[in-house]
Amino acid sequence: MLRTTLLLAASCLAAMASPASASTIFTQDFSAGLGSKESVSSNVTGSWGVHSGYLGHSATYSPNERSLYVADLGLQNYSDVSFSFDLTEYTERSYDYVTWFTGHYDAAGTLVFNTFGQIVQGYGLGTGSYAFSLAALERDQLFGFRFTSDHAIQYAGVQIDNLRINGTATGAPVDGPVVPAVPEPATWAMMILGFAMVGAMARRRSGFADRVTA
Ligand SMILES: [Ca+2]
Repeated sequence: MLRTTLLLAASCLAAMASPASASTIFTQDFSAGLGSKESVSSNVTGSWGVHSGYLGHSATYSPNERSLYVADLGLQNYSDVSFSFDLTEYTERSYDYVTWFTGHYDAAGTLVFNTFGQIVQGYGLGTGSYAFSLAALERDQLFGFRFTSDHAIQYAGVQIDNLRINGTATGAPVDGPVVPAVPEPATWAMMILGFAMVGAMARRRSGFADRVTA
């Protein structure tokens, strides 16, 4: 009995002491379209989008195309984040870019990119499986891909598939734009000015009251 109790206590302590292990945050094989936290956009009408089982182009891409895929997963509340995906690339041998990035929204709601990796002038040279640690950028909120073409159309673009993000949760996921909690210097100046005005008005009012009652 005592031995069982000691063993139980020891296993409880071991469970409490062992750090949380990395788990799957997100997977996407594009077989069932986009989830609620994902978005796809393009500055031109082209073939970029989610097709039968992949993200990217189904035909020739458009001139001066800037197409974007974003998954906002609240990654700033994870540690030890890692990231992998498969890329099939048919771009012309010219100034085409496949960029993958982490990012976040600034106080105005604008997406701020932190470029993490990029393939330039591909023509199939970038095709393969990629895996990275995002430890250096783990305070970022989201990740995504951007395809950028030049003015020529010669081939069929890119296909992206089998996204996987692993990490260890350190808090609840954060959705949407993150507004800074600390007031900016200009905000502090406004607040101090406001307090001074309220104080001056209070002093003036009490002086007026004194004169009326005197
Ligand atoms: Ca797929």
